[in-house]
Amino acid sequence: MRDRSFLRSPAILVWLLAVSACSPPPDPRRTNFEIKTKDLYAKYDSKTGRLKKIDIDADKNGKMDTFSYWDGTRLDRIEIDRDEDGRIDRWEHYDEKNKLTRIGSSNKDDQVEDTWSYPDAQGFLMRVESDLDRDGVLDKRETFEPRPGVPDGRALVMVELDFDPAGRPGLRMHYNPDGSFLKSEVLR
Ligand SMILES: [Ca+2]
Ligand SMILES: [Ca+2]
Ligand SMILES: [Ca+2]
Repeated sequence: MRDRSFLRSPAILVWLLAVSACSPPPDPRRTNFEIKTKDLYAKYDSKTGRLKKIDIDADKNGKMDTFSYWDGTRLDRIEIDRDEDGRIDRWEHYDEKNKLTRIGSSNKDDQVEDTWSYPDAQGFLMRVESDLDRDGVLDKRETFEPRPGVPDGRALVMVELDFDPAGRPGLRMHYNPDGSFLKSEVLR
């Protein structure tokens, strides 16, 4: 699905932003800084009154699956348990304008992020980075560019490997937009 825009379900984001805009919280003497409905749970900071967390049951099957972390109306991240097995498997990180900056996933499904996808300004896949041995140094970076003649298409044009601790790649492989190999570069 890497050819396609991966800005997932904007409806959920719109819904979350609408809920967050409802802060300050309802009367805390009655609600204890919480809002609870069948498919939504919102928690506010008891000192500042600022929104802290919204959990939702996005597919409305009775089980919470989408957990978002806030500071007032500023969204920090959304954690999603897509298969509802109790373990987070997708992390969406947002910037100060509540814009999606990267999506994390866990190769071992053990709730540790080790792969990150970055969107471009239009929401299409621009870059994938992974650190599968989880030593804090990237193992691989893949770069995507628009596919000529296919507005929604993205082609893998570069793979970088052999990163040093400063994050510099030692090897670069370049590909043509049709997928054929172009050239490799040894950088050290
Ligand atoms: Ca659910
Ligand atoms: Ca899961
Ligand atoms: Ca690594």
